Amino acid sequence: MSHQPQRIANVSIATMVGSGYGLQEQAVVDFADGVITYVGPAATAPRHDGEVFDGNGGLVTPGLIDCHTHLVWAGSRADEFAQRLHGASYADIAAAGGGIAATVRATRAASLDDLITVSRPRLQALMDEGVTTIEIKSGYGLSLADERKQLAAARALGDNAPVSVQTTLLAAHALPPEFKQRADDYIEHIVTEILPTLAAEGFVDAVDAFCESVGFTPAQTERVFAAAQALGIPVKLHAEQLSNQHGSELAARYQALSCDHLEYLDEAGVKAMAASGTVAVLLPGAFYFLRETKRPPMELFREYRVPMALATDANPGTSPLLSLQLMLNMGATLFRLTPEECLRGVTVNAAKALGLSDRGQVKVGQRADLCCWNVSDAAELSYSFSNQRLAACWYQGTLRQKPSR
Ligand code: DI6
Ligand code: FE
Repeated sequence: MSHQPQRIANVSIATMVGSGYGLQEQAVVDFADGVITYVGPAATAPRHDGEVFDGNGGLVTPGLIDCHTHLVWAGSRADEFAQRLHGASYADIAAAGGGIAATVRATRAASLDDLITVSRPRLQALMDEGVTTIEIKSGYGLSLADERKQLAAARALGDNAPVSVQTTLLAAHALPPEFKQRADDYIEHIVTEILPTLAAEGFVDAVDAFCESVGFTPAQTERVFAAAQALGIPVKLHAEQLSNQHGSELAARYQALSCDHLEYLDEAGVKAMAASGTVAVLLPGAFYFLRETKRPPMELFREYRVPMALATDANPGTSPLLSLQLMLNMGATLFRLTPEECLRGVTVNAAKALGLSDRGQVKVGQRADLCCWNVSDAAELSYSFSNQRLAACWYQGTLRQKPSR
């Protein structure tokens, strides 16, 4: 963290405070000790003696937040991609022992160091596009030792790079082979062993589950949530991705931070999420890759004022991509989110989906996680989908990257 007072001048700022972009034009942002100290018109800015970064008429946004990833895994699923192009479905492949199970085998076989080594460039790719906070889930270990290894890899990645990593335990992602036909026993193992142990070791910022016909039932999900709640750990849920299991209503009863995917969510589920303040995390990469045609109920989210976030869902099975910037574009093209909604989805609403109130907006007192973009119109951030326009990025007040202009 840089202690020197710093200023970004000659910019517009999408503060994300209030509605829309919360745009401030001809503005400056000051920060010191990793925290924002002034945001507003250049004309009325306080006297400043430290460094000044000339934003060159560009746009400052909060550092981007990828609030749903499965970034740490080993192996590849390109073979399954080929099978799908020969007609097999995601469910067919899962039933034949492929899918998540294939990644579990590869991840179990990898060492902690292997996992860190293969995952680091993935994290770097996201950082290169302005990500300053990322959530990483387990769920490819499915045993105490292997879930720990995945979360330890995630923590190590965050400890050794200028990025903040939030870890989520997703032990209830799939049934490990040693518990075949014994899903309830595996849930028992999660709630009595895996969760309490890894929580005590400090590896669990949140708990997630895959509530789905090919995953776990609502009753099984609820047992995991009850155990998390008893430990004071917030929950989130992979819900209504492939069918409506009413997982979102269940999650809302546990004040879930977020429900994620949500293509098959109905109005009752939206109302329940609105009442509990649960964020809808939309994952257009998985929607695209699975060639899903049913869109999440964005109109209902708007009507009931459910905050919408956007994330990569980076994973080898259903969303093999590493670009939050592409998600901004797909949020608009595939889900018809407005550019303002897209940017809110990777800043203020993504922070909310992680239960973090110290970031996601450009305002006094927030962490100085900031991006400066070479764009004059904020809509360009979702309009273009393969064009790097990041001029500079600060993590907790320290200039982290300054790609060439
Ligand atoms: N939903 C998903 O899209 C990913 N997990 C989940 O619960 C898929 C994970 C994989 O196929 O490896
Ligand atoms: Fe996911």
